[in-house]
Amino acid sequence: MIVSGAAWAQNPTTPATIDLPLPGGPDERVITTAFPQKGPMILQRTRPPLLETPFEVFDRGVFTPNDAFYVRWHWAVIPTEIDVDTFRLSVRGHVDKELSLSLKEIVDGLPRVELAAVNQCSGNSRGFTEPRVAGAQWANGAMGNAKWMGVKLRDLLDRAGIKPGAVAVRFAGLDEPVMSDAPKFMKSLSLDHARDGEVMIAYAMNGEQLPLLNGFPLRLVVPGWYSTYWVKMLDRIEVLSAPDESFWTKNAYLIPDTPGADMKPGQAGVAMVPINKMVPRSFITNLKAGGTLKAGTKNLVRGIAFGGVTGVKNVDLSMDGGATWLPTVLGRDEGKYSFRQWQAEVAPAVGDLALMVRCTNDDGLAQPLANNWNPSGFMHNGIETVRVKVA
Ligand SMILES: Nc1nc2c(c(=O)[nH]1)N[C@H]1C(S)=C(S)[C@@H](COP(=O)(O)O)O[C@H]1N2
Ligand SMILES: [Mo]
Repeated sequence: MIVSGAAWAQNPTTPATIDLPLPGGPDERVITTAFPQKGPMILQRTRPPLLETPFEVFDRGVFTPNDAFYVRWHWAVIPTEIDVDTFRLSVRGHVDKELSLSLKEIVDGLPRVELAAVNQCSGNSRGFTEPRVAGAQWANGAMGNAKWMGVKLRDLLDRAGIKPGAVAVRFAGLDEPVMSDAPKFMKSLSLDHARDGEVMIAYAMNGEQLPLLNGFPLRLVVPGWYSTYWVKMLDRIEVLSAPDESFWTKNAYLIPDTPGADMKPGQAGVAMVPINKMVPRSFITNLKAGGTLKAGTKNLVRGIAFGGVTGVKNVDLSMDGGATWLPTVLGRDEGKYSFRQWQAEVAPAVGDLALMVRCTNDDGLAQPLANNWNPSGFMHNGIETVRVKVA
């Protein structure tokens, strides 16, 4: 079996556009259907591919279909063809026995696990950051939820045998920088995190093989952590006996070491740490800004929420600017790392209405009223407001 198809669009000039108003613009984006295994996606960049999920997809269910799942790569040299018969995943470094495993050995040789988890880019919603920051101007669609199937990273590491003195595990995939002196994309986790029994090497997503652009044939899944750690097209695992000093772990993806990763623009002397656990978020999915509700009757409002590194405890709705909050009814629990649907019935009076939605997670952490600011636009999770008319 060979999966092939250009990793970037052959014909990126599609006429369709979508409204995506962001504080600093643009207000319109191209919708592309030119990428392999993908339906209509919001085009952020062609090469490397950055594709955003159109937001209405999130109203259809808690699992994001593979053909609508967002895509983000750092470097443009991405294989367009992978021969699953010759593909090998290597485990090397500070181990007793180096491994080089075929896909068959991984799929048939290790216990299978399945887990629902949200994959969210650190910079999801960056486009709403004010003042504006550099980077892909994502709206809210650089996230998705899937049922991942694969093997535990711990089982694989145990098979190789970790030598005493190991401290971290580094991951890299088949993609390469365009310029050979640029740093290859690699990320690491502490040894304890890598061995927690939840981090997994996934070979399937929502019951199908991974789409090429989402990391076929193998990707790391790091439940509850931002997706920068979820290395795609994973083909090498290296156990390290010293902390990882390489660029993508040490110098990139850093956040202020402050509550909510918040700081002031231009503030000096802020200690920075690698981004890590996700924080709670919630969205209204069945109403758009400028939409209408009916007066004198009950209206259904629904959406999705996730707790970040733990489950959703509750989702509340406010119709008075956050002065009072009404509980909503949560949908089926697909596991603590998954999206959770919520819904409520509201009967507001005629006029302008601002609906606010707030998720509190099982650790008691609630979304803040104000959005954070940091130079990379990471960890955006302020309470969302949707303004509608009641008539
Ligand atoms: N090999 C590889 N894995 C990678 C990346 C990359 O550039 N190369 N980008 C990471 C980042 S920053 C994100 S947000 C996610 C995106 O996952 P997706 O494209 O499946 O949605 O992949 C992660 N894994
Ligand atoms: Mo990302």
